[in-house]
Amino acid sequence: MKVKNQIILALDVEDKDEAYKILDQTTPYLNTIKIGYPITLALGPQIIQQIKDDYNVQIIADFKVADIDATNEKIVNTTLNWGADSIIVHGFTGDDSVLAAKNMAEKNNKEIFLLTEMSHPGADRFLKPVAEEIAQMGVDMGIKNYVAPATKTDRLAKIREIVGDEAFIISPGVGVQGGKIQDTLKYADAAIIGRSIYNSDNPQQTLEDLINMI
Ligand code: NUP
Repeated sequence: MKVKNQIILALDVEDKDEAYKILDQTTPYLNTIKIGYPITLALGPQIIQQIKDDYNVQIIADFKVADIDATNEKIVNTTLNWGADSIIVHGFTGDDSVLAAKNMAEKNNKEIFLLTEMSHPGADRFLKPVAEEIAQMGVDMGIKNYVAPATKTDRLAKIREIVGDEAFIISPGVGVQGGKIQDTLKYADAAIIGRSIYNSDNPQQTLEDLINMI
């Protein structure tokens, strides 16, 4: 995946006019938008293709897919059929669930991102102890794309070490959650940024400032 300016916008707004206002201001600098449950549940899955039709962007669906294999397969297929270019899948469910998601994405000529460890403090309790194993499972399965936290640079570095230089890592947690863009991009290929851009008084200026920091 090629991410323009190494920044992915997390478009977690629930109003279409607001979403389009932010996209108008940011898409001159960005080609990758992450949509998740907030916008999809508020506006319906049609919003994925609408955004793709109206802006020249690729869409990552952050649905953190975490079910049994048969259900993962359906979620991945339907999401990709709604127009998403890739989908984020949890790794903690194990290799059968992840493999079903991976195979279905490949059938659609698309890709999954494997979520290893999360960026929020609560993830230290259950996810951190298994994150390195999740990353290793991804490597063993031939997965190329990963999600790892910008808020915990030591953990991000460790996951980079496991998945290797050829893997593509996207990293959430820059800005409001406390991660720093320069530190994050030492180990990740792109930073996922939401609130510090879309809640800013001037999203375009904030984005320009972030790009200048890289
Ligand atoms: O570990 C994760 N942390 C995280 O924040 C995995 C994620 N997918 N996210 C998502 O990244 C989160 O749901 C939100 O869409 C985005 C970060 O947004 P913000 O904290 O920059 O507003």
